[in-house]
Amino acid sequence: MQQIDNTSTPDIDTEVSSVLQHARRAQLILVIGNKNYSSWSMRPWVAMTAFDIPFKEIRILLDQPDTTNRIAEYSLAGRVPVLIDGDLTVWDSLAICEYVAEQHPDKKLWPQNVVARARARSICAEMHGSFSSLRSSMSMDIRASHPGAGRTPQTQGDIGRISEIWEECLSQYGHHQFLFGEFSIADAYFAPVVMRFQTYGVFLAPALQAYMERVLAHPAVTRWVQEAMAETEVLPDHK
Ligand SMILES: N[C@@H](CCC(=O)N[C@@H](CS)C(=O)NCC(=O)O)C(=O)O
Repeated sequence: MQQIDNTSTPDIDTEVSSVLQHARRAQLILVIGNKNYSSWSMRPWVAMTAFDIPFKEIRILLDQPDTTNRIAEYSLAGRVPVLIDGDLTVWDSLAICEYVAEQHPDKKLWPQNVVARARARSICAEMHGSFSSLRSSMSMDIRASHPGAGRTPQTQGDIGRISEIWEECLSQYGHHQFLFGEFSIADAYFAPVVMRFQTYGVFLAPALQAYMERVLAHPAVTRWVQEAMAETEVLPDHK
């Protein structure tokens, strides 16, 4: 009697599913704006680059006659960044960071400790929803240098709150490295703030200044900055 070996099916399934998963992951596309100006694009780009998550980049120039239509090809929300993973579209910088962190739990994009992770998510949410004065008076413009500009009482308040967040995280969790020790989404989230502080000559306490230097020296941030420097478009302010 012929024996049917059905033990191989799960192996084939596993192999096929891992190949499919790989192929799917290889197709990640991140749609971003100009590197010099698009602070929201910088966050997931830096996080994905820092954690070696491969993606193809599509750059859409902001403030052009066709910008709205070009973004609409990827997302009806009308904003970059947008992540495309096969049939799935994820828009909004924080949702993208959460999605890639979930897809790559082994890479530890968030701090591993539950309390630190809750804290990291809180400060990212605060960055995402607040600091409107800083965003409008000190818009990201990596190539520019405007020391002393943009100092309104409201931006001073924002700078004070950001200093407080960094100080607390670095002393409680960071041990003089990144906000939660190892580089995490939280550092990627505040990287555009570091760029603004550099452009507008904001000087903080030595420990915070040293943190900014470490962020600026991180290979993912350095790469973004080099590519921003190589861009030639000049745009009005962006938030
Ligand atoms: N909350 C959104 C904000 C995204 C956003 O405002 N992006 C700007 C560029 S930095 C944009 O797409 N603007 C559209 C335009 O200028 O036409 C996020 O976190 O992704």
